[in-house]
Amino acid sequence: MQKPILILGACGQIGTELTMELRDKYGRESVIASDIREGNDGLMQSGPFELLDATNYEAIEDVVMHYEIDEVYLMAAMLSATAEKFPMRAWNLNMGSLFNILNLAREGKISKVFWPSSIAVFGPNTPKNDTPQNTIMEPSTVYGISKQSGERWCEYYFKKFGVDVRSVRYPGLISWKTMPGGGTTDYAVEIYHEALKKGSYQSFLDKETRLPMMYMDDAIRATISLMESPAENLTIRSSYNLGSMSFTPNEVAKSIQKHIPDFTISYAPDFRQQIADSWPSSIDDTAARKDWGWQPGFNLDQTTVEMLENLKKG
Ligand code: AKB
Repeated sequence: MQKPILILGACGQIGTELTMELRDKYGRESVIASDIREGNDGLMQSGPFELLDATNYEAIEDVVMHYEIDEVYLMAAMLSATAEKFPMRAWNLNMGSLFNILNLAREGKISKVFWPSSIAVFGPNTPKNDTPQNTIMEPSTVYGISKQSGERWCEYYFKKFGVDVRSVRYPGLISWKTMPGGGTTDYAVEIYHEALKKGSYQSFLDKETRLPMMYMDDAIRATISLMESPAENLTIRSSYNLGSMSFTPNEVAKSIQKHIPDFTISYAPDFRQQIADSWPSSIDDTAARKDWGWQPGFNLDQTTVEMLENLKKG
């Protein structure tokens, strides 16, 4: 039987879908959702929920002890665009929550940790195409600096204290169930909503800005598959590169036009353009494929079909 799992940040874009998938897989009572605020009805009604601040060590420890939690997925974070506006809050949340969980694991109170990193760990001096697992990083955003530091700490806790921590560098994630919040890749979700609502979209990134992206089903599958892999197969304890598709706003618009021929897109780049320009265009994920069998399932056109069909129903 699956030992209890705690998800911190369960009401966010990834947390919501991850919670539902883990509950389907392991049973609703085995997966404790938590967040600083309540989530959508589907999530709230699907199993146990605790209001929890990921920066409050004692509160998390209480919940861990109460439910006899074995694994923690730490999905609470401030994303790239918001973090530029609130640097210290972003640092305190992104790093404070990670230390809380790593320390719980170090003290033997939990046995396995998932922590998400991001393509934001890379910076303007990183090779842009097929960005390798190990390369120049030098992130230039608050969020990226916090993620790169987090990766170093994960590896340190693994090597020094034997903490079983696992991580992937998520690209931009696209889903129809939950909206993203405060990221630079959010345009790739908004565009589908606006295409159906208004038939047009004004992109805050320029026409030819190519970024790595992934459909949420793939991201959830990758996350669970990494967590289920035998520890001895894993050669990377900082964070795995994770690739799927890469596209520009212009290419998403063309993909949408195959279904909504009148759809139009215009461009008004804002401060997020500079963040996007510092990130890779595509990712080399050979290590993830080799170590735990990663294979993406959705390309851009398949994502467009899923997004438009499901948003239309909603
Ligand atoms: C963001 O845009 O900040 C996130 C990310 C790529 O980590 N979606």
